[in-house]
Amino acid sequence: MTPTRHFRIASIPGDGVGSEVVAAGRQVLDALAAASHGALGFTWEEFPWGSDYHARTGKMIADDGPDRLRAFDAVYFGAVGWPTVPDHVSLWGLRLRLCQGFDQWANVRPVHFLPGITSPLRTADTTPLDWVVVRENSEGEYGGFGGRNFAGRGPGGEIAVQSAVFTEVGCERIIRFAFDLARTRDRRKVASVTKSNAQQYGMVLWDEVFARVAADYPDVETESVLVDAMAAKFVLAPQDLSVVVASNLHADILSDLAGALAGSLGLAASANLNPERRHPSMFEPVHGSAPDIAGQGVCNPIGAIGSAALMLEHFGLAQEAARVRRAIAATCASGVLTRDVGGTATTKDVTAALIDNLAD
Ligand code: GGG
Repeated sequence: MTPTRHFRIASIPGDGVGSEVVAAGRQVLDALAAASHGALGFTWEEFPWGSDYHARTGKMIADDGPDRLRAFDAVYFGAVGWPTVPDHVSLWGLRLRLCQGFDQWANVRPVHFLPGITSPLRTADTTPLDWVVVRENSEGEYGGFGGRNFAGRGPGGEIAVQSAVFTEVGCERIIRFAFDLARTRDRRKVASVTKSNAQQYGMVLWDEVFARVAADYPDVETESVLVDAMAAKFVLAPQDLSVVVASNLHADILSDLAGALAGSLGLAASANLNPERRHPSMFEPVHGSAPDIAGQGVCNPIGAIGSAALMLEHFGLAQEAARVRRAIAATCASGVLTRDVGGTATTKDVTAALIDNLAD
């Protein structure tokens, strides 16, 4: 019988622990499909792109890779970065190539406490942490403009310039996205992050666009905070935040901090969205390839499984996404935890427990 809802997913495990966590997420979605009695189906195709592929071909992705990915409903990604390839080559050659090539301009990174997970923030008087960091994912500090010049300056005299690009269109679309997201949440608040006192062009434009867009959302509370102050606020006043919108670099840093404050970066999920749905969106854990533990079977699969839940939501499968999230919470509450969150369980133990909890 053909499933009534069927989705084609391209998986790219990438480097290091990417293959371990992508396998875990696939198993969870396949278990959901198996339990749906034919109502839901996923077809997977795996692509071997990443640093090993680079060692064989000199490229992080096949030349026709992006064209081949267009045929899929979504991309499920692991991680990029391995010591054999310079980090800027691997990042630009794969993750950024896909995010920017598919105009996945909104990177959504939800963060919340999970039962059974010890957080450095969790105290008796702290209300539950529940944030979404919205990362501008197409330009800013990752615009790719700059250069290096040695000319005539002799040893030690090289100059490098790295420009950040802020377009009015780029600022406006991500800020509107953040406001629209805030309207779907209990706490209707958007905090905008810049460093516009020091970076007086692009980030002042961002602030101005934020103020203009905010006027269209009188029902949403706002604040504008400098990135250094926001880093402190994450730690000191987490209950005062809901949606946090920031540039590519600032949100990258803040979302790692957020993951660590929730208990571990290994728990953090993310969606790289092309909201217009002209191109595939891509779902990946926030963490990288973790070369120090790769291949040991001990990495935390929850960030990747949470990313699979975001992919289900993107497919319009809100109930299934909620079911996966309940299974994540139940698994954490039961104490089946990998070592980054204080347990001794393996990646496979956590995945198996979570699949059992899908049934509840
Ligand atoms: N799964 C996310 C990942 O592989 N991240 C590697 C990394 O270095 N990312 C940098 C970035 O997201 O800007």
